[in-house]
Amino acid sequence: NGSEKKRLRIAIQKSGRLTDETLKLFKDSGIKISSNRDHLLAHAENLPIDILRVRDDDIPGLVMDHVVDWGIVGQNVLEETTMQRDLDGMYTGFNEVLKLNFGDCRLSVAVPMEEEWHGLSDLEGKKIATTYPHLLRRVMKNAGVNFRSVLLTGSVEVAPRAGLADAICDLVCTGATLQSNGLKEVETIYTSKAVLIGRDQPLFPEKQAIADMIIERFKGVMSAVE
Ligand code: PRT
Ligand code: ZN
Repeated sequence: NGSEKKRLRIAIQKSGRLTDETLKLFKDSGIKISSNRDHLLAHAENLPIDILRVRDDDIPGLVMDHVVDWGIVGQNVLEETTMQRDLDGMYTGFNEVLKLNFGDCRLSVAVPMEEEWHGLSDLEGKKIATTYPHLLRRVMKNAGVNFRSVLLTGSVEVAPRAGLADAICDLVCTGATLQSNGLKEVETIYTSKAVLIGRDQPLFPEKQAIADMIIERFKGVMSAVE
């Protein structure tokens, strides 16, 4: 239909660690979004832009399935989803449009504080709790270490204390969460930030013109805070 040719559709995290800074970037770039947070779909008041509010985990797939034009997501989720979709035989094409200046974190291995640490080979045959099994497996494979992953989508940091795993592989920002759970960060396996990604198909010319304008605005906003 006509609106698909003209309105740029962007998927963003509905509610979470990327939401406030994403909305601030839009606001600072002059994109005014109607404020009802409960609606899945929101429209910019002053530009031909539609905003889809979803779980961050769904954003790479929405772009790769060509359901939205753009998405804003952490590289950690993007990379993990890409590996999962590859295994599932699903399409994984996308373009990285712009690296953003928020969402910085790292995916690290952590073990109980009191444990000695010599390297990843200490984890041979051990159980590691994580939300990112593919990123972890890639690193462990390169290191030649066999392990068992315990998939948890939340509360990963309590797994060792609960006796569910020997170690964890989880996102870290300040390290306070690890510390308060008696864990120490021993190995960073991936560093991440938020990125703007786009579908790997040419946009209709009218949409491309909007997209180009927004990219310039985003760049301007980010360089102003540097
Ligand atoms: O509901 P939805 O699925 O959309 O959200 P979510 O719960 O899966 O994700 P969310 O909102 O927690 O994080 C979204 C994205 O923010 C992540 O995928 C990362 O790209 C990025 N990010 C940046 C972080 C952090 N910093 C971070 N600190 N994601 C998670 N954390 C966690 C960390 O694992 C720890 O448990 O925050 C906790 C506090 O961290 P410390 O080290 O500062 O104590
Ligand atoms: Zn999520």
